Amino acid sequence: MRHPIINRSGKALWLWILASTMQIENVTAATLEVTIQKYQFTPAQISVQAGDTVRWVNREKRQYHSVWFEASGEPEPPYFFPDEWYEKTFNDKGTFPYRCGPHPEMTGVVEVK
Ligand SMILES: [Cu+2]
Repeated sequence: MRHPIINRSGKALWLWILASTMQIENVTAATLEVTIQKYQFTPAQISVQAGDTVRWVNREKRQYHSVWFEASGEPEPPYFFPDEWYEKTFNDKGTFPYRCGPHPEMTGVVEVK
């Protein structure tokens, strides 16, 4: 990102680059974690900002799961196994319910503000 630029206004340019970089970091999207354990999503409801990513981490001993936004018309993603995770980035605002494919009683909601 940072290139050494040598000219008469070199110092001002450096400061400008630094300020720009800091501004970008301020709006950097976050990754939030949802744990899957004992056939439950925790937290079951999560609020994120548009652009954020949610990572579902499987903390079971041996059970696989999936995170399926069935109501959005998406195909079911592959199952993932203990110590694996599934990630999804949310760019659109709204309320997005999901479920586990093999276990319909496992449900959760992502609220994007
Ligand atoms: Cu499941």
